[in-house]
Amino acid sequence: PFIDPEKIYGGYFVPNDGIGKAVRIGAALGKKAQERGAVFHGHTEVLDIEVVDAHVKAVVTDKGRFEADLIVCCAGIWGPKIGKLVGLTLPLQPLEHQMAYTKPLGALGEFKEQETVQPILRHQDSSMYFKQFYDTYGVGSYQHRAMPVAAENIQSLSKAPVMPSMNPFTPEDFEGPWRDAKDLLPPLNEAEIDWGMNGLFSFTQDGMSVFGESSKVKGFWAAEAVWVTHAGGAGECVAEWIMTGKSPIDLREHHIDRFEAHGKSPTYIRQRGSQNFIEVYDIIHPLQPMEEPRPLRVSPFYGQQKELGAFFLESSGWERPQWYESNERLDSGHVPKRDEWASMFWSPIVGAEHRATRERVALYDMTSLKKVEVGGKNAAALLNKLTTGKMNMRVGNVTYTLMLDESGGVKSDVTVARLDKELYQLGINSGMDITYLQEHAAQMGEVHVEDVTAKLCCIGVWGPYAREVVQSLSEDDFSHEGHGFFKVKEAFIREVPVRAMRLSYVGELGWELYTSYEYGYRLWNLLWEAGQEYGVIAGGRGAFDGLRLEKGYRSWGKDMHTEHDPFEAGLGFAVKMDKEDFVGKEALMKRQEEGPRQKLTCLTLDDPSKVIMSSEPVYDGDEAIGYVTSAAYGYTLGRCVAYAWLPPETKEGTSLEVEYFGERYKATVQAEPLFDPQMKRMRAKSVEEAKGEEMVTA
Ligand code: THG
Repeated sequence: PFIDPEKIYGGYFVPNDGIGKAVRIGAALGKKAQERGAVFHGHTEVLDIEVVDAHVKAVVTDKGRFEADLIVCCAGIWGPKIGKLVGLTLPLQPLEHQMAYTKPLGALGEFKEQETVQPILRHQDSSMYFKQFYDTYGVGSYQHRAMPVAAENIQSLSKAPVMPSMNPFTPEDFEGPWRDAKDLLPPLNEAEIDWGMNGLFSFTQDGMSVFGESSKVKGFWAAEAVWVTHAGGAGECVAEWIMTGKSPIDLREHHIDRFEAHGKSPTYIRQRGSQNFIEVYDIIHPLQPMEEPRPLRVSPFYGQQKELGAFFLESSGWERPQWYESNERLDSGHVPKRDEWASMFWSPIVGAEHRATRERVALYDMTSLKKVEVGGKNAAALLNKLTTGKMNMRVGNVTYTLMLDESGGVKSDVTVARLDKELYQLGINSGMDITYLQEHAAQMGEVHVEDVTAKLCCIGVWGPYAREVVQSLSEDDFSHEGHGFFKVKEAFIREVPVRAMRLSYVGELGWELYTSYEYGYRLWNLLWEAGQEYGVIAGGRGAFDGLRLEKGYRSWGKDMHTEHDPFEAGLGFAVKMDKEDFVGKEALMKRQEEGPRQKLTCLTLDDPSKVIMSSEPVYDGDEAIGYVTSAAYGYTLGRCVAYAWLPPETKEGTSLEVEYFGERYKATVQAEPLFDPQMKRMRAKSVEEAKGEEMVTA
């Protein structure tokens, strides 16, 4: 009610908004827990955690020792300190955040007895929020500089003037926000600030929480970097995860095992945590990369990529070309104009790279793809247990398979190449995959799992002329007979030893060529020079995404995860139900009987000039029936392609709508894949076959 209407363009009112007081919620939940037997020890400091044989044993406090085989670390800003007691880095950063209260305001006289009547107000543009508290106003600000505090330097309970999580108010940081507050809410002009605090809370490098059991210290669980806004949900999810082995919603983005090696460094934790504080009220473009620290990880092709004018985005610390400015010379054909938002981190060159890949040949840097080697006597046994595929395949075979959780949810989709009787190479999706494989390997024995991501670089050589380029550099046989589809072999590209896998995420003839890091530079140069005759280009991630969507290839974590079973995700073909027991099989048999709850569905936008980004709602009339997981313009198709989770009964040909920035775009449900459903291109024996027109006109 205090807003100066001249100052705003509009607002968004949430009638069921409410206020939750952390201490009261905690007390209420605590009371319920006590009624069911839980015991709380207030004012008790954790001094140590005993670990025996990599398993928690007891918590030592200033009031005594408590035996425990399971400990949940929900120590908030103290989390890093508790983690250290068991030798773990819990990568979160406490930061100060300012909150001040005014003295009583005449304009609020009527609310002297009513704690909070006015709606909570958030002002995204000035990174502030406001709440009426009796006849005063509480004003919170994220406008100020980042003020990180090391967990070690948090005041002790005995020395803290109010409480350890409250640092002294720094009024100089509140001057700008206070001006903005008075500007937006004129009655505050007669107000004085009574008191304020710099309150501490947790930020992480990616804005998500830290949940899960440590793979290094069994029985040590984290439920960290949780704010009161999502505390209830976090508690429920972690509790269910502990009790049943699975959270009711997928927690991949919050998983304790998701961090890269650099993500555990104090400087990275502080720098990224601070940046996330600064951006907390900002609207971040889905493709916006971190700015610092960069470049952090580079493939051996980085120099060549820079020379070609690569526009780099960043993923897991890796510099990844999104497109190459040097490809501006190429004909991009028809590329629809984009609005301001959709044209950020985008270039029409993406269309040219897409076409050149389909028509000629392109080099894609696949180095950032996570890879592990699984070796040892029990390698086949381990993979047979953990995947849906048959791992007793011949040496030299590659298979596309899934890892499921016990309830049949998709934990990952992986490629498995049998390099030798007791050696496999896997292309995987996440750090969680690595710890999962390693844990089961340790249990089984006689099998080891090694992360070889940074040992091997990889170039995807894809397109109708891929064979001409590769064969021209090798005396090994890259003909269809010599190297069939989904086969792996060791070969030489001139003098460079490569592991060649004939598969392609972009749906074209070609190979993933792996070599050790130091040969990468040479490998790129050889392919680049030999490719000139065939019009080779370097392709970026922008084109990559559109190509894979035309071909219908899912991206784990975006399109599907543990909330979906393989049949729902359209990946039933990768599940060999006739094979011996594997994790998730039993649950899957039941799931098969019960039928799909939802279906990952291919849509195209009817208007060829429209583009969406992903995450948009999908409507059938007035009803929102699902949402888009991935979307990209299909430059071969000449339309935007989207995948969406929709009700299982949704039929091909159905006309739906996708909402984008308040507008409704007409979309049609399509049979998939849209591109080359017969797999003629990838299985091609010749250039002619590889160039076959295989577009299904949608
Ligand atoms: N390359 C490698 N490993 C990977 C990926 C990759 N692992 C993770 C992720 N990407 C896995 N995703 C896919 C998706 C589809 C295919 C390969 C990896 C694919 N599918 C064929 C198909 O469905 O048409 C499978 C054909 C078959 O099973 O014979 O090629 O990019 N190394």
